Amino acid sequence: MMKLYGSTTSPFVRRLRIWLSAVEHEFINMQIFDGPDREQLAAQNPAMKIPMLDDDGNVIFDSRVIYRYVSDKLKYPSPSWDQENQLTVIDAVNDSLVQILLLQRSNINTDDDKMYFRLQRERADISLLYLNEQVQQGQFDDWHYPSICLYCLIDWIEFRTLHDLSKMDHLKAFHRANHDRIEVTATDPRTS
Ligand SMILES: N[C@@H](CCC(=O)N[C@@H](CS)C(=O)NCC(=O)O)C(=O)O
Repeated sequence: MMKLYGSTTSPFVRRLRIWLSAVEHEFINMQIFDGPDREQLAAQNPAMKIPMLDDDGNVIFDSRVIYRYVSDKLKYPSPSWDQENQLTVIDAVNDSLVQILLLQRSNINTDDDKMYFRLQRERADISLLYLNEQVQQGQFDDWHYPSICLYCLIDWIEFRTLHDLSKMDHLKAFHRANHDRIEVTATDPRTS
């Protein structure tokens, strides 16, 4: 059986848990920042990030590659190039805000007027406005993998209060519209 290694709070992990909700797999919750789980992660994945998939000894790193691996295995169609770009934009915001969160946890004031913080904030702002428009155009009306990734990003931003979404009405409406899905509530980082 496929084993998905991750944490309940990571948006990169949650997207796969939701996407795989109808596919038999085991979820292994890790504490990646210290202790024996970190040693296990280092032993299996030199990139030292989650998610990580173990499919009968085939160990695959990175959510995007795991998505490709499972799609290939289950003969799911490939995303369109527009969807690939949407995933890249979603991942860019996710990566920037993971950096901001890790800096905050390192007691660094990320509101300081510093180039590094400004670049992350500008990327998040411009990317989220772009995604807000894409939602308005109907690109995320279906519950496909890019929609799942967008939902996990928006919900995590709200959970960790990482960015101001007050002007992003379509993103907020998209969040509300998908909030009560069973696989969404089952993977809520606040309760799981
Ligand atoms: N590109 C990777 C990003 C994964 C990622 O950044 N995961 C975070 C958790 S949300 C992580 O493991 N961070 C550990 C670290 O940065 O040291 C993916 O799509 O899987």
